[in-house]
Amino acid sequence: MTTITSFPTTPRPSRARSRLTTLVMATVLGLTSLSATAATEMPPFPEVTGDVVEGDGNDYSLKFNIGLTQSSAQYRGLEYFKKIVEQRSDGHIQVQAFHSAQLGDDLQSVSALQAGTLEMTAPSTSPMVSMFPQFAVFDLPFLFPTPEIADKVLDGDIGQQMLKDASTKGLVAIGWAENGYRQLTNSKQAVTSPSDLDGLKVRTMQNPIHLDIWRTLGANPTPMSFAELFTALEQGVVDGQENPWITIESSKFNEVQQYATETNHVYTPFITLVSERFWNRLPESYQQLLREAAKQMGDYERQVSRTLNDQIKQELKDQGMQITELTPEQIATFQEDLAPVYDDWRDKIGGDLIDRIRAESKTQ
Ligand code: TK8
Repeated sequence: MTTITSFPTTPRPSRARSRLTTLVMATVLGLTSLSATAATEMPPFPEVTGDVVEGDGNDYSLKFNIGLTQSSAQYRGLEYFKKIVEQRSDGHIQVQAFHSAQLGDDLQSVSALQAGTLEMTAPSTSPMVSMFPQFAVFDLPFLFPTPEIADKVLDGDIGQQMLKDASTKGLVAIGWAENGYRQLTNSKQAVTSPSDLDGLKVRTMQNPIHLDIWRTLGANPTPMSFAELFTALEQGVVDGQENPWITIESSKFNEVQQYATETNHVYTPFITLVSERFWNRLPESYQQLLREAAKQMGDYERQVSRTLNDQIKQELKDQGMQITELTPEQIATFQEDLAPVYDDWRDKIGGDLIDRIRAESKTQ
């Protein structure tokens, strides 16, 4: 899949118009191969393996809605999921893929699953902590030092138990995928230490630990749905936000955010969810197929997100974003300032769970 990245032209009258202008210019000038407009090459889909799965003779159609755009690793993963499911059900399950919150943002999609009006979605775990408090562990700053440790936790006993525990309230949780390590962007100034954050209006996910993190660092955080974020940044309702590099680029936040800091402060998983109403209509063989496809989607999506991470950071720089890479000492300042967040949340989340995750990090 290819994307056309935009020219660093300013100011931008409106998002829709600037996209159109970019497209027209790129087409007219034939510039899609120049580095400033480099196409992001996605790693190829792995071959679909496994036999065709026998169902019950019925045909099924499932709508799968995600929050990120068509040029995200998340959508690329969803396309792979569709390929696996359609191929291995011999066309008896049709997957309709929706991106950019077309059928609702993370929380709206989860409600739609519960109501039975949407079949699948894959939100960040963070806005779901009001339903599943144990997910708050993923919001603790600097908990996962490497992506491999996140994999070990999510694919191991802890993550598998969490999927079981989240299979309630009208939902069936069938897999993990990756949103990734979050980076801070803003429109005001380069940020190298917490003191640069004084009063900065930062959008956070709808999650109390994230609010606490940015408040503790001295910023002025506002929780908001991801679907409203571009406009809020564009209109200056907020000055900054934080998301992985690939999300920053695929959502074109760099068009309205001049500065970024590589903070890697939180690793966010995506959780793959199915509507229980839909799930209960499926024969067991198809339920198993969805589980296998969700696992393969998650593995592939992690590969896409990790392969592209550094490349996309470079593309953002090439497009004029000023990116600050922190020294270990500068990172330590953020970590020290955030120690109280750990202390405040430890008991609420469960100290045992935190200790078990930390122990996984040590055995790596
Ligand atoms: C997309 C969201 C997004 C998340 C956020 O639906 O809200 O900032 O990082 O990726 O899940």
